[in-house]
Amino acid sequence: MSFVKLAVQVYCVSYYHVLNLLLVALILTAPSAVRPGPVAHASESVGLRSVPAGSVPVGSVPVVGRVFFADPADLDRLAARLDVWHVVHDAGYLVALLHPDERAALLQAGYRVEIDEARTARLNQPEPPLVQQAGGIPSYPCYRTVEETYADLAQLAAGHPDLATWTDIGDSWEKVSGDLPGYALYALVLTNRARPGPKPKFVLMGAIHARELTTAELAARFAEYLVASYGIDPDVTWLLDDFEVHILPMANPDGRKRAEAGEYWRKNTDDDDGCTIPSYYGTDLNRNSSFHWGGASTNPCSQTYQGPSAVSEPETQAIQDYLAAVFPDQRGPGDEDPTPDDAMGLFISLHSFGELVLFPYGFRSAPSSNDAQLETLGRKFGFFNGYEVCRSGEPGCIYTTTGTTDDWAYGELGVAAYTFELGWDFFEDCSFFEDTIVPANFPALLYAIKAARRPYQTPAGPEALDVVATPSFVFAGAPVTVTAAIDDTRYDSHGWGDEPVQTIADARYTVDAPSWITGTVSHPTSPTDGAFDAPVETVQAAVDTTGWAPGRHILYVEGQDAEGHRGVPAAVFLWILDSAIQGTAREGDSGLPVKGVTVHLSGNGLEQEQITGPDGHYAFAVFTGTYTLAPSAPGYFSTVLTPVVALSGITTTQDIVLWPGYRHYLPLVVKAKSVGV
Ligand code: 0X9
Ligand code: ZN
Repeated sequence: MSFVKLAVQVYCVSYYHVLNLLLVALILTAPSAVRPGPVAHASESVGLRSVPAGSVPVGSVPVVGRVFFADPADLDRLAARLDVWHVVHDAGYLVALLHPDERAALLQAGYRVEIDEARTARLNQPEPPLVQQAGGIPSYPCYRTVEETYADLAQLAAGHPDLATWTDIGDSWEKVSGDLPGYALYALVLTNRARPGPKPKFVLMGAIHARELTTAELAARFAEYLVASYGIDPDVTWLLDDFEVHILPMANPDGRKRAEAGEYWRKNTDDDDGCTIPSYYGTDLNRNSSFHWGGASTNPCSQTYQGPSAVSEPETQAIQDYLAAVFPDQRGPGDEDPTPDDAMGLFISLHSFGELVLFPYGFRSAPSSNDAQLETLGRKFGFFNGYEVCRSGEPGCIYTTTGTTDDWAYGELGVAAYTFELGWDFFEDCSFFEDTIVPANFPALLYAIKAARRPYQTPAGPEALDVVATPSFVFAGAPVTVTAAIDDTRYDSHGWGDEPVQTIADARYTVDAPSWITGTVSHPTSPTDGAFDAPVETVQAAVDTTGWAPGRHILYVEGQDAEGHRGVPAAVFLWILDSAIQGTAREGDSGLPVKGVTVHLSGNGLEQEQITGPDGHYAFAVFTGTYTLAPSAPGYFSTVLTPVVALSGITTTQDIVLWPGYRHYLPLVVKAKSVGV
C-alpha cells in the first residue's frame, strides 16, 4: 500500500482528530509558535499560479512542499515541528511533507509555501507492477528487506567464522513491548580474529531512520565487499587484520518494516506515548539519545518526537550500550572538554538525503573543541564522496538537532562522529544507488577505517596511494623496488572552506605490520625526482628480501608532511617463493604435447596463469602449500587438478592430460555421414 493510500485512509477515519492534534501542536501549544517567513503576504504557489492564503483549497492529501524560512532560528523552529526532508539554504526554503492542516497553518501564519510538483507526484504515484522481482523491497529490488539483510549477513558470518561475527545487541520496541514479534538489533563485527587486539574500531550504522532505504543496503554491501576482498585486495586485507569494523545495518527494524510496505516511515513504532493516530506513532530515534536530550518535538505524533525521556527507546539504549562497549570514554564531562589528539575510534551514522557530510555539534551552532580536526576528516570524506561538509549546527549547514546519535558518540565518548546524508531521496532509484551512491561512498568508508586509529591526527597528513612492488613474486634475496605516491591534496568541503595543504617531507615503509605496531622497523624511501618539495611526491625504495620467509608479505607505505602530520598508510602484497610446480600438457589419445593451453594456478592467495608453448611445457614459481591447476584449451575438455602439493625447495612435476572435446571429432563425423556410413 502506498503512503498516500494509507494517509488518505487515516484522514478519512479521523480527520478531525488529526486536524485538532496537529493544529494544536503546531500553533497553539507549541512553546514558540511558528513565525512568519520572509514573505510579507502569505501565498501559495502551485507551478506558476500564485493565490492568496485563505482562499487556497488545501485539499485532503499530503503534498511535498517548499516552505520559505526567515532565518536560521526560524528554520530550527520549523524543523522541530515539520517532517523536514531537506533544506536548500541558498534559496531559503526547506522541503517537507505537509499534511493539509499543516499547510493551512503555515499559510495562516504567513509562510510562503510552494508545492514541489515532482516530489508530490512521486508521493502519489502508484507503485509500478512488479516484474519477476525475486527479492528486495517491492519496486526496489536493490534494497534487501530486514529479513533478507539479516539472513545474508548471518550467512556471511557463518561462512567466514575467522573474519566475521553476527551478534544480537538488543531489541526493537515491538520485541520489548508488544504482542508483535519485533526484531533483534544486530552488529556484524569484521576482523581477522587470528590477530590479537586491541585494535582501533570503526562503527557504521544504517537505517536509524526507517525510510532512508539506501543506508542499510550501503552498510550491508560494504560488509560484503570487505569480506570478499580479504586476501585479494592488500588494503582491505591489512585493514581487517589490524582494525575492527562494526556494522549495525538496521538500527530501527520495526520502522523499517513499515517503510518496506511503502510508507514514508521515519521513527520507530512506539505507540504508547500519547499519539492516537497509528500512522503517526513512534519516537524519532535520532532525537532520543541522552547527550543534550530535550529540545526536539514533544508532540508524540510529530516526525521528530524526542520520546518521553532521554534513551526511552530500546533501540537507542541498544545503540548507546553498544557504542559505549566498543569505544572507551576519551573525553571529559564538559561540553567544551576536547578529546585528546591521539584518541581512537570513528563512528558514522548513515542517513538520507541531501549529499552532506555532517559533524558535531548539532545541538548548538558554536563549534566543539575538536571542530578543526572533525572538519579536516570531514573534508577527506568530501573528497571521496563529493558531498558538502559542514558542522550540523552551523547556520546554513542543515538545522540544529538534539539527541542525535553522532552528538552522543562525540559528546559522551569523544569519538570522531559523522552523519552522511546519502543521495537525493528516501526511496532512491536503484540505478542511482548502484551507479552513484555505492561507488562514491565505498572509498570514503575505506578511508574511515584507516582514519579510525587517529581520527584527530592522520587526516591532516598525506595519504599514501598506488603502492606497487616490482616484481611482486620473488625468491628470497632477490631485489624488489617499492614505489608509491604521497599526496597531501585530497580534501574537498564543496563550498565550506579549504584545507591547508603542505609539502611532503618524508615517507617510510614497513613490512608485515603498520608502523604503530610495537617492534615494527621503519625503512626510509626517497623522492623519485630527488627532492621532497611538493604536496604530491612519488617515492621509492629498494627492498632487501634476504632471509624473508616464503609466503605472502605486506609492504606498508606511510607519508609525512612538512608540519609533521603523518598520514594513513596504503599497502601492497609481495610474495616470497621457495618452490615450483612444472609439467607438460599432452593430448590424451596421441600423447603429443599441446601448444596454447591456458594453465591457471590458484591457492594460498596466489593466482597465476601461463600459456604453453610448442613443447606443451609450463612452470610456476610458488611457495610451500597446496594448489589447484585448471588447464583449458580450445577443442579439449577442460579439467581441474587438485590438490597439487608444492614442498619447500623442491620442484613438483605435474603433467596434464587433455582429452579432445566433441569439436575434435566433428569433422570425422561429418565426413563419415557424407560418404554414407
Ligand atoms: O534530522 C535528522 O535527524 C537528520 N536528517 S534526516 O533527513 N536524515 O532526518 C540530520 C541530523 C543532523 N544533525 C546531526 N547529525 N547531529
Ligand atoms: Zn535520517
